[in-house]
Amino acid sequence: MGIPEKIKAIQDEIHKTQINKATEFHIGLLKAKIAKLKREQEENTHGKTISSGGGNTGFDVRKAGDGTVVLIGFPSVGKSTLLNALTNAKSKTGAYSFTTLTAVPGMLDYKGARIQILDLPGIIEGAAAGKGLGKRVLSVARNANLVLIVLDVFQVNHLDVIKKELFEIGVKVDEKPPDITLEKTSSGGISVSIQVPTQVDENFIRNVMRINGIHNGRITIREKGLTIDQLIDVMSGNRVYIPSLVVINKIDLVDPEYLKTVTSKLKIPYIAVSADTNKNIDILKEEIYKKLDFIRIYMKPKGQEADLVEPLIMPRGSTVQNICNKIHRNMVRDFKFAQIWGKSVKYGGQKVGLEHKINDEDILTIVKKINAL
Ligand SMILES: Nc1nc2c(ncn2[C@@H]2O[C@H](COP(=O)(O)OP(=O)(O)O)[C@@H](O)[C@H]2O)c(=O)[nH]1
Ligand SMILES: [Mg+2]
Repeated sequence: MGIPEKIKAIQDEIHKTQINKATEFHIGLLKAKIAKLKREQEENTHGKTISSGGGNTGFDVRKAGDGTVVLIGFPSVGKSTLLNALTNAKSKTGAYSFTTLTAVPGMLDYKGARIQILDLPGIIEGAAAGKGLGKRVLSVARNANLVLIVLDVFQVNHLDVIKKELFEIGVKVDEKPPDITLEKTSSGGISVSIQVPTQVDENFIRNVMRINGIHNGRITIREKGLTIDQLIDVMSGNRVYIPSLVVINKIDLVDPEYLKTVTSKLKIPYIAVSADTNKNIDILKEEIYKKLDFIRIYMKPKGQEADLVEPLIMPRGSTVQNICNKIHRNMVRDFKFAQIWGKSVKYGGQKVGLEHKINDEDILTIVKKINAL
């Protein structure tokens, strides 16, 4: 039996099984098996690279700047026009569908941050399953720091389709990853530590781990109320968690009354713009910047004053190692220790290592090994 037939057989079994308290773990394990098979299928057909242009996956775009934002939407909603309005780029626009056939990058310079924005071909329903260029588009989204969901003011119902397609490619929009840590070990079996009340039990966790081929390791659960589906998500390992902004374009074509109906239909916050007439583009820039949640790090060369004028822009949650990687590719190799003045340390000038998490407005000195150039 090939992978698609195996998946089909398990799906049939799920459909035949009544869902109740007695069967929920059984169904959970079946779902875990499907997740595993789907991942194998993905790896077989597309290789493991995501946006490196390997095989059929992604487009050959290099991440640049301090963060990457992708424009995801149906064809002709105005993604390319929006890219041109936000950045210096000149992406081809057109009144007919599928004008954009590849990823077109632009750079938005805003408040000292350099934000890469990628215009992508439009997607349609079925994209995640391979319709049009959908799979490649969505693969690029997996690598982004922020997804801009672009909707035409007359077709806001596309929001659900786009969210569903993103979900199917493994992008969890606006969700936090559940607090689970998994440390794989080479021997010693599986040890499970459940530290809060959850909907899963130890036996179930062991079984899900086994299905995913993990026979040794320590798993620690700190996510209150962790569900079966959340656990399977984490175990199948190919989920990414990315924030999003919903942008409604072409509002120059409607009156404020019409926008009110959009608001009541969507029931979620959105930014209304007109890419064509530049309306609210400045507001959108600010929202993008805020959503990327950058922190600013001031570098202080050893024995000199800190540079308080041009901070390094990093994503929140970055470590000293992330900063080293951004400064120079040999920096980690040459790293001896770092010193920090600011909110992430107890006292000014405290010595820290590569794993130390930095805070907004920390001042940082990196000290290199003596024999490093
Ligand atoms: N009225 C109006 N038309 C727009 C706006 N933005 C884009 N368009 C038009 O919509 C069509 C599709 O735009 P394009 O940027 O190519 O869409 P894409 O396929 O999503 O990249 C073009 O004819 C644009 O001129 C807007 O804000 N208002
Ligand atoms: Mg386009």
